[in-house]
Order: sequence, then structure tokens, then C-alpha cells
Amino acid sequence: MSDRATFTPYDQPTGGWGSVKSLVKHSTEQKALSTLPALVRDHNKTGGYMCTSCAWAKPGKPHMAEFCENGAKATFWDLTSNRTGPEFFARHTVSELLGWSDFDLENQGRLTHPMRYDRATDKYVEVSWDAAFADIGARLQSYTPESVVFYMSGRASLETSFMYQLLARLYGNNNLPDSSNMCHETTSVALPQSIGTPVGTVLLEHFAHTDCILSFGQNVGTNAPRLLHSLQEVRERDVPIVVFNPLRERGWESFISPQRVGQMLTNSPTQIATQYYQPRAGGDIAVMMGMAKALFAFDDESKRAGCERVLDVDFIEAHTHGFDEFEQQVRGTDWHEIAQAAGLTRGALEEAALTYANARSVIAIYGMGLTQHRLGVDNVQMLINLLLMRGNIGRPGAGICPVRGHSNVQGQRTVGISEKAELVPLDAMAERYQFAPPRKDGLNTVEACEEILNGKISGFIGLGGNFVRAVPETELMEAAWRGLDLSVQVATKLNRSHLVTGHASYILPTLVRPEIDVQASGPQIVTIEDSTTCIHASHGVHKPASEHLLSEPQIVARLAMAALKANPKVPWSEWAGNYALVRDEIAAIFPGDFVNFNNRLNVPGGFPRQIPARERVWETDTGKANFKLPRALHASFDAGDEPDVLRLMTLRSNDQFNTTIYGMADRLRGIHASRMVLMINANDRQRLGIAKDASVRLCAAVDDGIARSVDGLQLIDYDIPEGTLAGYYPECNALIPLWQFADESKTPAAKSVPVKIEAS
Ligand SMILES: Nc1nc2c(c(=O)[nH]1)N[C@H]1C(S)=C(S)[C@@H](COP(=O)(O)OP(=O)(O)OC[C@H]3O[C@@H](n4cnc5c(=O)[nH]c(N)nc54)[C@H](O)[C@@H]3O)O[C@H]1N2
Ligand SMILES: Nc1nc2c(c(=O)[nH]1)N[C@H]1C(S)=C(S)[C@@H](COP(=O)(O)OP(=O)(O)OC[C@H]3O[C@@H](n4cnc5c(=O)[nH]c(N)nc54)[C@H](O)[C@@H]3O)O[C@H]1N2
Ligand SMILES: [Mo]
Repeated sequence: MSDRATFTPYDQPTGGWGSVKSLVKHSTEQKALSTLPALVRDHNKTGGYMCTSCAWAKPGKPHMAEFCENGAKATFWDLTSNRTGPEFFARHTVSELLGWSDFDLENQGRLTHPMRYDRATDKYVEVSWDAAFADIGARLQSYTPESVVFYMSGRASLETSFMYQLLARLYGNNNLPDSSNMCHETTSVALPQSIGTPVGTVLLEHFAHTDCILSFGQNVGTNAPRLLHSLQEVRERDVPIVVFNPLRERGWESFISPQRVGQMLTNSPTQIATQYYQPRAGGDIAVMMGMAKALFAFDDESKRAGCERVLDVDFIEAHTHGFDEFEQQVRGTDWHEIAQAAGLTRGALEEAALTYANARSVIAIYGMGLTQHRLGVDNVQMLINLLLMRGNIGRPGAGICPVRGHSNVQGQRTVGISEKAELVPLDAMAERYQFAPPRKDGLNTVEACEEILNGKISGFIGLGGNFVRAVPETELMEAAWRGLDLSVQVATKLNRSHLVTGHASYILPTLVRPEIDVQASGPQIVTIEDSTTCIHASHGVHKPASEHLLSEPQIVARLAMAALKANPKVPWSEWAGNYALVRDEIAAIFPGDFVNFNNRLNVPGGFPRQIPARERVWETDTGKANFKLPRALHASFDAGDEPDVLRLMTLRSNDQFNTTIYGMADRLRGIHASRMVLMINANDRQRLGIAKDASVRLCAAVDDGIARSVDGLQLIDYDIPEGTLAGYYPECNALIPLWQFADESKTPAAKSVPVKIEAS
């Protein structure tokens, strides 16, 4: 079993020497020191390669080193000297590897050869690309189109994504679940209803004009560290930053830029949050309801005193819809209920509202702490309501800023990766490629899981990612996976999804983005879209990990050629030989955003897509920005009334990228040596009569006939609100019932899972 965890509260700033030490450690451990010069020269630089870690914006005027500790880690792990080749697979059976940790699996390094699962020996064996595609193609031809799922994780380029969605549609379905179904799908559902666009409105340059930042449920120091540069600059103008997070995440507290010699030498950090509030998990609707209520009270007062109004009445009148109903709901909600649900006092919420009211232009930043709840959509829409009250959308320095996950997850949606037929220009595709695209909605991630559990799926193609490990309901999903006829995983490293096999299983190894990709027409570039809707080119600079790798566009093209009837309008092989041709296709199908695409590849800072809400054009049902009424004050499945039921947030540590675990150091939270921990408020622990540091079993607090538990979690007394627990993802995924997802978006509700603690 795993080691015991240690906990020493971390009082150092984010960034600073701690991040430099971690960088040195990981570059050495992955034997990737030789990649350092390119990291400084090319990483996130125009003409270089775009980081494969988070999706945060890449500035037009980059810092000398435009990478963070975690981006560097991702790169060292991509460019590691370790290899997982046929000899490795010859030494280990799949049953044995199923006992390995996520860390141990990926730490073996890069996959080098295409591999096929051999049931007789229970091992993966080398297979030629030709044989692999022939068998996969023949199997795909034998299934009904609805029984195949084309999953995609958010790292692959716009070119790969475009080809992949066309493959699915030519095959005959819209079964294109994407990692974003587990992530910001809530954003993609909530924002169009409110402001008529599925993405954020904030551009990097807006930070220079903002007068206040509100942050909800995002862990900047770990998950988008380069955003700290903008936050630091904002703080140097003395702009307030108001943070709501059940945990005091170090990144929101204090930062030293490793780029600044003076700050490094004097060890003098920038304070980030000026006000930090710790609501209960799932308490944000109530938090924002309280702030809105306070704003109405301030506005009443300003009216009485004949001062400037607190509400932007002109904006509300000209640009919004539904204000009166919203006002009625807010005024009618009782302060006591609000404080109870939020886990914060009325005074605290009035104080936060006052800071907001005093600022002219406000940016609201958020992450998984808002999206991954039953009422995640209401969370996001409530944040929009708050912005609309003071006209904080569609002006410089103001707007909504969802911090996206994978480096191209937003872009994949932009070029047609969606299970929702209405969101995709199918008519344009039908005309250009002369076929009849499927018009029925496909399966999203949760629905794909449901259909796999129902035995309705024959084939699963995973273009990147670690689906089995990332989804909820681990035990049932792993068991059901074995009923698939075909499981194909396009991957860079070995992970658990490769080991939970179907009847026929393949691992198809591919290049990583920083690697040189040479095709028939010469070296290729690929493109991605960042969190702020800017499109960047990425040029590989490193030698590929193995000569047997195929690029993702090649793999998609070969799959298509093996599985589909030839179509003269879709020259797969030419496209895979020259990605500029794919960009021409993207420009033809999505002319608005991608006109003249191939000539705009190396714009410093990327070129932004045109987002109507940025210009106060509202493409909603009413033609206005809509105030949307929240359905309840609690965002979670369980209102937390039963004293033994606690709400579990499943989180990332500072030493992981999703299911890729880099190590056991959650440095910024002071937790080391093990990930099998549970952060708990000492009062809860004592109330439940459990000893300090005890190991416990955590069980899902639901009564649906399915037992779900995770054993051997070590309790750590932590600064966390009563009633809220925190543990790590993916270890705790076994506790999340598949049916606990966000209303409307179906994003698994991974942030307020009702659980009970039992003695281990
Ligand atoms: N280094 C690194 N970078 C990453 C990733 C990674 O794993 N590692 N993952 C990438 C991906 S795919 C994504 S989606 C993003 C995820 O980045 P984040 O959105 O930061 O996601 P989480 O790590 O899940 O952390 C969510 C934060 O929300 C807080 N929170 C939880 N519940 C609530 C709540 O009810 N209310 C409030 N107000 N706060 C809450 C948690 O304490 C935590 O600080 O990061 C991306 N970037
Ligand atoms: N409980 C809980 N569950 C969650 C979350 C949570 O907060 N809590 N977060 C959810 C979120 S936000 C997300 S986005 C999902 C993540 O779900 P996924 O995107 O499916 O998972 P990752 O861990 O990002 O995938 C890692 C694997 O991708 C492969 N890979 C890496 N780079 C490349 C590449 O360039 N090409 C290809 N083809 N493969 C590559 C490697 O083999 C690696 O093992 O998990 C979700 N699950
Ligand atoms: Mo994500």
C-alpha cells in the first residue's frame, strides 16, 4: 500500500525558489535536461511550440521564459528519455500492470511501437501499423454506426480535431464525447443561454484595464500558473482581488515571479488576494445571491441619497432581459438562508459586494469549483448575473473568464468536436464533402458511459486521454469495458485505460506537440486555441521519441481510410501529408473565425476569434443578455442537512496533470509522500469521533443499491470549512455515481460528492 502522507502547511509563495527546485528535480528525474535550452527559447513563443499543459493565453510579448513550473513538468514528462517499448510489454502481463499506480505506469516513459493485446499470453505484443489499421478498419466496418464512440481528450490540434470529427460523421454518428464534457461543458451550456456565446469574453490585454477581479473555484497556482503574471501586474496597480474557495490555495495568496531577479533575491512576494473567503463546497449560488442582495441594498441607498447608481441601469435597460424577475428573486431570498447555504456570514458577503460595487471594470475568473456541481450551470449563470448588474461585459477590463483545461480543449469545440448536431455546420460539410451527415445528437461522456454499461457499444476509439480513469463510477466502468469488442487508444504514455481491455485492444503511439512532425510536404505545424479564444501555431523542435510513431493526423487518416468507403472529396492521405490543406478545409467550413487561416499563423499572441458578446451583441433567444434565475441555493446533490454526510471535492494536486501523476508532492498545500489523503476540518473529525491522522474508508452517501467506497484514506486536519472534505482525483472517482452530473450539461459533479466516513 502507499506511504503515509506528511503535512506541513506551506508558507512560501507560489513560484519563487520552490518552483525552480521542482523544475530541476523533474528535468533530472525524466532525464530531460537537454530540453532546457529549447524550453527557454521556444516554449509558448511565436514560431516555437505551444505548451501541452494548460490552455492559458500566450502573450504577444512573452517573458524571457514563458513557462511555469507545471508547464515545464509536462514538457519534461513528454520529452523524457524513458521508453515503454515492446521489451517492456514482454516483461509484464496486463494483469500485473493493472496493479501498478498511475504514476508508475506513465513514469515508464514514451510509447514507441503500435501494440496489440494478446489474450492468450495476457500481454501487449508489437503489431505493424498496417496490420493494426486493417483489423481496426474491418471491425469498424462490421458494427452499426451508433455503436462506436469517438472520444477525444483536449490536447490534440485543430487539424487533428477537424479530421476526427469528419471521420465520426462519415462513419455515421455524432458520438464525439470530449474531455470538456467532464470540465467546462457547463460553461458551454450556461454562457450561450446568458450571453449568446459558449466561451469567455476576456482577452489578455483586458487585465491591464481591470479595476477588480473576482475568482471562484479555480486553483491558479497549480492549474494555470502563467495567469499569475497578469494577476501580479494587476496587484501592482493596487487592484483588489476577491477570492472564493473552500481552500486557501497558495496561488491566490502569494506569488514570486521567477522571472524577476530582484523579487527572487529579496524573497519579497506579491500578495494576490486582497479578500479571501472560504465558502462551503457547493455554496457559490448563495454567495453570489448574497452579493447581489447587498448590491440592491447599496443601490437603494444611492437612490435615496441622490448619488450615482450602483446598478448600471442604462446597460440593464438597453442590453438585458429578465432583470425584474431576478430582482424579485434576490430581494425575496432570506439572508439567513443565504448565509447558511454559503457557509459565510452576511457581513462577509456585504464586504465582498462593496469591493465589487466600488470597481468600475470587473473580470470574473472561474474553474471547476463552479462547473462540476449538480447546479453548475446555475453557478455560472449567477456569476454572469452579477456581472450584468453593473454592465461588466463587453468593455475593456471587464468580462467573464472561464479558465479552460487542456491546451486545445476550447479549440476542439470550435472546429466541430461536439456530440450536439445543432452546434456543428453539418450543412456546409454535407455540401463540401457530398455526404449525408448524421443529424441525431450523439453521446456525450456520461451517455457514452451509460451505453457502455448497457452493453450497447461495440467499439471505442480514444484519441488521447485516459477515459476509464477520468470518468466517475470507476468499478462498474472498468467491468463494463471488458465487454467492448474493440478498444483503441491513441496515446503517448501508458495509462490504465490501455490495461482495461476489450476483446481486441490496441495502443497506437503518437508524437507530442513539441516534437518535429515531418510529412510528405515537409515539416508540419499545428494550431490550437487558448482560453481567451486566441489561435496560435505550434512548431515542433525536438526529435521524435521513436521512429515508429505516427502523427495524430496520420493516425486519423489511416483509421478513416481503413474504415470508410473512399470519397474523392475527402483526400485523407493528402491532408495527412500537408496540414495546410486541412487548415483550408477548416477555413471553408468555419469561414467566420478562420478566414485566410494559413496566412495568420504566426501572429504574436495569436489571433482572436470574434466573440459577439465582447461587442455587446447578444446571440441569445431574446437578443439580449439574459438574467437567469438559479434553481436553488445549494449547487450540490445533497443539501448537507444530515450531519454525517459531508461533501467531497475531488481535486488536482500540484504534481499531476489530470490522470498523469508526476509525483507525490502537493507542495503548495504542504502534503507530501502520498495521495491517499482526505483533508478535513478538525471539528468534523472530532464530532465524528475519529482520531487525528486515522485512516478511514469513504463511502458514497447514496442509496441506489450500488456500494461505492475508497479505503485507506488518511485524514489530515486542514483549513477547510466544516462539512466539506477534499481528496484527490482520480483516486476518489470510484465514489461518484455516474448519475450525479450537472443538470443540462451532464458534467460529472466531482466537486460536492455526498459521502460518509467509516472506520477503515
Ligand atoms: N498543472 C496542471 N494544470 C492543469 C491541470 C492539471 O491537472 N495540472 N488540469 C487542466 C484541466 S483539464 C482543467 S479542467 C483545469 C482545472 O483547474 P481548476 O479549475 O483549478 O480545477 P481543480 O484542480 O479541480 O480545482 C478546483 C478549485 O476549486 C475549488 N473548489 C472546489 N469546490 C468548490 C466550490 O464548491 N466552490 C468554490 N468556490 N470553489 C471550489 C477547489 O478548492 C480548487 O481550488 O486545469 C488545467 N490545468
Ligand atoms: N473526480 C474527478 N474527475 C475528473 C475531474 C475532476 O476534477 N475530478 N476532472 C475532469 C476533467 S476537467 C478532465 S479534462 C478529465 C481529463 O480526462 P482525459 O483528458 O481523458 O485524461 P488525461 O489525464 O488528460 O489523459 C492523459 C493521457 O493522455 C495521453 N496523452 C498525453 N498527451 C497526448 C497527446 O499529445 N496525444 C495523445 N493522443 N495522447 C496524449 C497520455 O497517454 C496520458 O496518459 O478528467 C475529468 N475527471
Ligand atoms: Mo478539464
